[in-house]
Amino acid sequence: MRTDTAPTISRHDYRPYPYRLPEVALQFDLDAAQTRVRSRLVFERVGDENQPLVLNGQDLDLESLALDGQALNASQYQLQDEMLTVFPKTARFTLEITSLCRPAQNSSLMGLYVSGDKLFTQCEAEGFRRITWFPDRPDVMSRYQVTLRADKERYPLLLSNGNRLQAGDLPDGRHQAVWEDPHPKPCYLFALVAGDFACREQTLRTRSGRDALLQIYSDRGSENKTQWALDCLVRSVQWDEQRFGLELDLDRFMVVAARDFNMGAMENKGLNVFNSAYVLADKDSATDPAYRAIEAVIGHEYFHNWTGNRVTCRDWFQLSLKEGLTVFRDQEFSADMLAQDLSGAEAASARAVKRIDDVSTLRIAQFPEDAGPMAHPIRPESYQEIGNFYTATVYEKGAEVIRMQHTILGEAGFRAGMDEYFRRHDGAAVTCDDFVSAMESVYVQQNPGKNLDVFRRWYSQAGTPRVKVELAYDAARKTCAVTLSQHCEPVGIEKLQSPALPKPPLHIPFALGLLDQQGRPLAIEHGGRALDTVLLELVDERQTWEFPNIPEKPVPSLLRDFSAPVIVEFERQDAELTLLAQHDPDPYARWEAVQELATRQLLALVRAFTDGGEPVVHPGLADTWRGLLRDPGLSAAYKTRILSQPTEKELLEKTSPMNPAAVVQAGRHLRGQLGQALAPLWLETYHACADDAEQYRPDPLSSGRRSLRNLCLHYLMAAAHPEAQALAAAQYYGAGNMTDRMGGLSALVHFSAGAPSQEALNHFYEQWQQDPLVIDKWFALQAGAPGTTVETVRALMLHPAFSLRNPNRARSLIFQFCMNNLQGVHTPQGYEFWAEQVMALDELNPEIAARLARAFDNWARFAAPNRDAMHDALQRIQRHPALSRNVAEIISKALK
Ligand code: 0A1
Ligand code: ZN
Repeated sequence: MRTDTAPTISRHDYRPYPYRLPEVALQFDLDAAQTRVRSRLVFERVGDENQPLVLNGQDLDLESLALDGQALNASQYQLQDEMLTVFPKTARFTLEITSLCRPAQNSSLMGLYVSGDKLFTQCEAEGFRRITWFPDRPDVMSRYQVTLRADKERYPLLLSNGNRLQAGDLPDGRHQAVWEDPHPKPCYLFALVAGDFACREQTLRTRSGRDALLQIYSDRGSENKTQWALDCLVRSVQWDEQRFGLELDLDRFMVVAARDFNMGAMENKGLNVFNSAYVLADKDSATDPAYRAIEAVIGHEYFHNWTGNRVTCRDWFQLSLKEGLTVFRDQEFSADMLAQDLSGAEAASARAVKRIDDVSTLRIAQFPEDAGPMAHPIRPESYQEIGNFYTATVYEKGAEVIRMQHTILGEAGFRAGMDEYFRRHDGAAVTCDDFVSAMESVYVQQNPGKNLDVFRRWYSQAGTPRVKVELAYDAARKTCAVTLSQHCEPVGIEKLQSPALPKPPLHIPFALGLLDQQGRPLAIEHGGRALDTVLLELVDERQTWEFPNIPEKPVPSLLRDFSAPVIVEFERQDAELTLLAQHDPDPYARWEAVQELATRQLLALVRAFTDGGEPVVHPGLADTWRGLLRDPGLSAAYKTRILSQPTEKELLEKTSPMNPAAVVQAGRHLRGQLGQALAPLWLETYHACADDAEQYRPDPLSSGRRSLRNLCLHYLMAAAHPEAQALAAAQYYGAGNMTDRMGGLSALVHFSAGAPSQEALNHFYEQWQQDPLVIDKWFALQAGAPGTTVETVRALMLHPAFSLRNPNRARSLIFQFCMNNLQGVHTPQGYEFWAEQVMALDELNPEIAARLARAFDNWARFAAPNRDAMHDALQRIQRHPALSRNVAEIISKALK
C-alpha cells in the first residue's frame, strides 16, 4: 500500500535495457507460508561502458547476493524504492540472488499466490518482481531453466513453462521437477503451478507432422467438465494453422484452471493459467454463452502463442500490439466456428451474430471510456499503474484498429502483412508501429504512391470519431454524391488543454451500400467494378464520391459490418430505417437499423418519463418487430439479437443529463408494450423453439433456439401474460440444461417478485451449492434484479458463500450491482456502498479494486443530485489515507 503520489511513466521515456540476459536459472523451494527463490542470471552488457544494473523487486526479503561468485555486502549494492542496483565492472557477469516471498499473505493474486490448496503465479504485467529481483520489463528476453521443489503429498504436480527435463524424489517427503523452456521469453510469460490436479489430455499432430500433447488441468472432481475446453484448444490449434499458417511450436501445451484469478486467463508460454470460469463446462452447470466464452478465451490465449509470445511488446505502451491483434484473431475464430458448415447468406448471418455481439461490447464498454476521464489512445502516452490500462480501449478498440487494416488490405493482403510481420520480427520485442509498417509493405504494393501515415493516427488519438454523411441525388444525371466528413471532440485530459490541440483526420474505411425504394440492392460503380458494397477510404476531413447510373433516389445502408469504430451521423426518417430493417442484405446494418428505431422510441419514452408526458409507443415498431419475428429467412440466434432492445447502459449514454431512473422506466415500458402487442407470436415462437432437453449440444443452431425461446419468455413476463409465470416455473424446474434453467430462473427473478422467485432461488442454491461457478450466477442474478437494493446486497454479503477475496464472487455480487443495476445503485446509499467496497477491496487486491473504482467514471454527466452524491463518494475514496497506486490513479483522473 502506498500513500505517496506515484510517478507518471511516459512512452517517450523508453530506453533500451543496457544488458542482455540470455540465460536464467531459477530454483524454487515452494511453501505457501514462505518460498525461497534462488536465481542465477548471466548478464551481457550491450554497449562499451559500464552501467549500473537495476533490478525490480516488491515485497521480497533479500537473503543473499553474489556477483561472479563473490558475496556482496550492503555497502556494495543499493536497495531502495523497490529497486536493487548493483555496479558491475565487466561486460559479462553472473549474479546469484536468494530471496523470500510469502504466497499465503499475497491477496493481490499477482506474483506467486495461493488459491485453495494450490500455488499459482501471475506475472503480467509486473508480477514477476514479486517473485524475485529481476529486470521486470518485456524487452528483456531469456531462456529459462526452472527447478521446482516442494512437499510431494501437498504438491504432487509441479509445472512450469516448456518441457520437463527431469523429476525425482528428495529427502523429507519432498520432490522436484526441472523444466526448460527452449523459447526466449520476457519474464511476464513465466509461470509455475503446484498442487494436486486432475488432467484431461490428447495428442494432436500438427501440420508439419509433430505430435503435441494438449493438457487441461483442473481441481479433482472437475475433470468431467474439461472436455469442451480441450475440444476448443484442438480447434484453436487447427484454425491458426489454416487461417494464418501458424503452427504450435511446443511439444506440450498446458492449460490450468484456477479458482482465484484476477482476469480471464493468461498466456504464459506453454502453461496458460485460466480463471476456472473459462475452462469448466457441462450441460448442467454452464450456459450457452459460457460455452462460447470458453471457446473465445481458449482461442485468445492460444493465439497469443504467436501474437504476444513469439513476437512480444517492447514496452507496456505497446500492449495493444499483442492484445488488439489477439482479440481480432479470437473474434475471427469465433465467427468462423459459428459459420462452420454454412455458406452464402447463412454463413454471413452467422458471422454477423458474432459481429453484433462484439460491436455491442464495444459500445457498452469502450465508447463511454473513450468519452470519459480515462480516455486514452489504444497506445497510451502515459500511466501511473500499467494494471489500469488493460482496458476496453487497448483490447476492443485495438481489435477494431486491426480489423480496419484487414478491411483495407482484404483477407489475402492482411495475411501477406502478417507473414511479413513474422518474417521481420519473430523472436523480438517490438512496437505497434512495427506492425503497421509490415501491413504498409503490402498496402503500398496495392496502392502505389500511398501509405498508412494517416492510418497510424489511430494509435495516438483518443475519442470516438463522428462521421457525418450527406447524400445528394441528381435525378437528371442519375448520379448520387455521397459526402463524408469526420471530426473528433477533445476527450479526457485533452479537455483541460487550452487552446485545444488539433485532432487531425483519421483514415476511416467506410462500407456503404445503396437500396432502391423497394429495398432492392443497387449496383454501385466504383473503381471500375459494379458492387453491392463499396469501401470508401476517408482520409481527409471531408470527401465526396459520386456514383453514376443510379436510377432513383437511393436509401443508403451505412457503415456495413461496422467497418470502423465511429459514430455515424445521418438524418433520416423512421420510414427509411423501417425499409432497411426489412430489406438490408447486410445483416449487421439491418440489425443497426432496428436498433436505431428502438433507440428513437426509447429516447422519446425517456423524455416522456422525465417531463411527465404521455409515454406513447409507436405502433410501427411492433409491426417491424412482428415482421422480423415471423421472417423464415432469419436464424433464431440473429432474431434474438435483432429483437432485443438496446441495453439500459447504451441508452443512458445517449441521455443528457443522464437520467438512470427514466432510462430504466423507458426500457421496462417498451418491453411491456412489445410483449403485449406480440403476445400470441411470442407464445407460438416460445413453443416452436423447444428442443429435446436431453439432447443438449452447445452448437450455434440449438443454442440460437434456446436464446430466442428465453427472449420470448422474457417479453411474455414483461407483458404479464397470464401463462408466463407458469411457463417460467415449468421451464426452471423441468430444465435439462443450465441455459434453460437460468432462462426460467431469470424470468422469475426479474419479473415476479415474492414467493415464486424466492422459492426458485432457494431451490437453486440447494441444488448447486457445491459448484462455485454456478453459485456465482446465483449471486449475479440477484445483484442485477430490479428490486435489489443496497440492503439486499449487504444481506447477500453476509451469506456464508460470499467472500470478497475471490474475484469471481466479488464480481458476481458487488460489481454486478454497482456497474449494471442502474435502478439499485443510483441512490445516495448506492454510491456510499460503492465507495466502501472500493476501499475494502483495495486493501486486499488493488487490481480488482481499481476496476470497481471505475463504475462512475461518467459522474459529471448526471443531473445534479446524482452528480453531487457521486462526487462526494469519489472524494471520500480520495481522502482514504492508504490508497493503492491503482485506485489513486483512477480516482484522481475521475476528479480532474
Ligand atoms: N494477457 C492476458 C490478460 C491478463 C492481464 C493481467 C493479468 O493479471 C493481472 C492476467 C491476465 C490476456 O490478454 O488474456
Ligand atoms: Zn490477451
